[in-house]
Parts: sequence; C-alpha cells; structure tokens
Amino acid sequence: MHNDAPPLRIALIGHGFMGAAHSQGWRVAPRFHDLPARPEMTLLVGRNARGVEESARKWGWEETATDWRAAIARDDIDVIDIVTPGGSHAEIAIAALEAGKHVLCEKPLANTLEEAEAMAAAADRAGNNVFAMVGFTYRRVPAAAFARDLVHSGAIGEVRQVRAAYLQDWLVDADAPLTWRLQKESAGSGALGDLGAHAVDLSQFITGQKITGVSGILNTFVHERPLLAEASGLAGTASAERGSVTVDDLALFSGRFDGGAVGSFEATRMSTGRKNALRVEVAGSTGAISFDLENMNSLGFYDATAPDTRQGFTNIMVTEPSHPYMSAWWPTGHILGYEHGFAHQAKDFVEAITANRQPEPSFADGLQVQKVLNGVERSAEADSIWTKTI
Ligand code: SOE
Repeated sequence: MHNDAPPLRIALIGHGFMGAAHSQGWRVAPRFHDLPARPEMTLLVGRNARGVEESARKWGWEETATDWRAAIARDDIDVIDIVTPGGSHAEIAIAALEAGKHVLCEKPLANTLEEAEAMAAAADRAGNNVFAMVGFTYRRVPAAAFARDLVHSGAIGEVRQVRAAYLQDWLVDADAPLTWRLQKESAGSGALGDLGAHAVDLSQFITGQKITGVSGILNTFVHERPLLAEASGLAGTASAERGSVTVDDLALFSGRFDGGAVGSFEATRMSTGRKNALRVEVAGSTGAISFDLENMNSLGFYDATAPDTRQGFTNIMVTEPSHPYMSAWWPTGHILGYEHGFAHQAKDFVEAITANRQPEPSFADGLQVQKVLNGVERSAEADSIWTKTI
C-alpha cells in the first residue's frame, strides 16, 4: 500500500458465508497488494446483535450495527458492501447510491429484472464520482483472467463454442434444510441465479461476447424440505416441520453470443459428486481453453497449430508472477485458493474507484446477466421457446 494512501471506510451489510469471504478479501488485499487507498473494516451490519458482534470479533471489524439505513446515513462510511440474500439488494444498493456511497453488491445483482433495472438506473444517476460493482468474483481467479487474456490475444482464433457448467452437490440429500437459497422471495431463483449467473458472467468475460438469446429448461427434483432450525455454512440443522421449495434445482440452457459463438449452460446444486465445479470450455478456430474451478491453479490450453505429434490439451500452471494477480503472492509455482478471488475483487474495486474509473463488472453488466437469467425463466415457462435477451 502507498504510504500516504487515504482511508476508504467500508460497511459490510450481512455476515453469512459471503460476509466471511468479503471480510477476508478486505483484510488481506491491502496487506499483499500495493493499493492507492487503505480499506478500513469500519462497520459490520446484521439483524442479530449478538451474532453480528461475534462475526465482527472473528473477522476483524471495528464496530457493529443492526440497522443498514443508519450505516448508510453515516458520514464516515465510503463504501457499502452488500452480502445479504438477493431480495434486499435493490433496496439497500439504491439507498446507498442515493446517499453518495460506492457500492459493491454480491451476485446475482437482484432477484428480478425490474429490481436490476432500478439498480442500474440508480448507479447511472449517482453521477461520475460514485461507483457500483457486482461481485462476480470468479473473474478474479488468475486462471480465469488468464483464459480471457489468451482468448483476447487471438490464441484460439475465432471463438465458436462455449460449454459452461457450474455443478455442486450440497442439495442432493432431500432432507437438507430449506435455507434462503431455496426460497423465491429471498433468492429470486435457485441454481439458475446462484450458479448459472456465474457461468453466464464468466463465459461472457472470457469470450468478450454477450449472450443475445436463450432457450432453457428448469427443473425442481425435491419439492419439500425440512425447515431450517439453525443455519451453518450453506445448510444447517433441520427442524421437524416441512416447507415448499419454490425455486429450481437445475437449469439447462443454450444461448447465442453477439460475436457469433453458440453456448450450452448447466447449473445445478444436485450434481452428485461435483463439489464446486465451475467449468468453462471455449473452442475456437485455432485452439481451445478449458477452465475448471476445482483445479483453479491451472488452465487447459489446446493449440491446433502445433505439429500433429504434439497436439493435445496442455495443463498450464497459472502460478507465475507474470500471470494475472500473481505478482503480489508467492514465489513461482505456489498456488492460491478460493478466498484469493475476494482479495483481488477488493483490490480491483479500490483501484478503480480511487482512479475515478468505473469498476467492472458494473451494475449495467449485472443487469445484462439478469436479462439472460430472466430469458431462461421465460423460455422455461413457455416450454423452451427461443427468448431474446438483447
Ligand atoms: C452456493 O451455491 C455458493 O455459495 C454460491 O452462492 C456462490 O455464488 C458460489 O460462489 C459458491 O457457491
């Protein structure tokens, strides 16, 4: 960090799993990256006073509060970081932008297209010195950023096909409790918004192309689950009562990109045996790349121009100081993990707003992803008609 770096005071709204991840990002980013401003972990906000105090102690926040509106009203807060369930994103983000705070908001941007539109409009209205960004963190995994660099440098030629899947299995058990991620009012959709949003953003980021239309199906396998007794991580303990699952368990869709590519997409939290497999494979006219979050320190690269005797996917270790984000970390060959994406996200956000430049992905980018999610929902409701999203 520069010695004379001015402070940037953060209030984090929410303290679940993503609260822990963002806290780690804010804590670590200024210690490893040379930042032009000094993020200060000023205020952690949550509805349960005791719970939020415990989280603040554990993660290193200076103060706690139970009312997000009071946090936004404070003059000594510069950034509102939103990690609450999607149902409250719009209200908090719009209020924060109207109060002149920079906003970082978890994905998907909102629960509905209307909310996402209102958020993007609020970001536009906020003027030239107030910025908003969506937390599509996986763009900041060095191998994903390097995949984009390769594709953009022309290393795979003309981009033709995208195969993107985000597969987890923490909901395979029909008795896993009904958490907020399984309820439409809080989550908006199921695997589609939770995981499909990442697959859409990452494939658009890597290819540099936007999805213009989709055709999809959604499916729910388990319609009722035990209510949640006590939350822990993604799940928690189950109570004796049961309630309805009101979101999809699986989303499958195809899409067309504005640069001529065609893609297939899959998102599910019921893919038995797959733990956190976000995979994006892009096939071009002279090569291909293959990214897999479960092997996040490497990238598959195929060069179709190599002599036949040497053809095949190469496993590039994305662990060198010259790879994206890597110079701040360890000596050559030393790997990174899940939490580093959040440190890179904090770094990119701080650098952009300090330079008075729009951080990416913007709320407009988040809205565009929301249009794709909405297109899949409309297509699925209508039983797979082609649905334009641009
Ligand atoms: C659960 O499916 C989850 O935590 C998602 O909500 C996140 O967006 C993803 O990054 C990891 O899995």
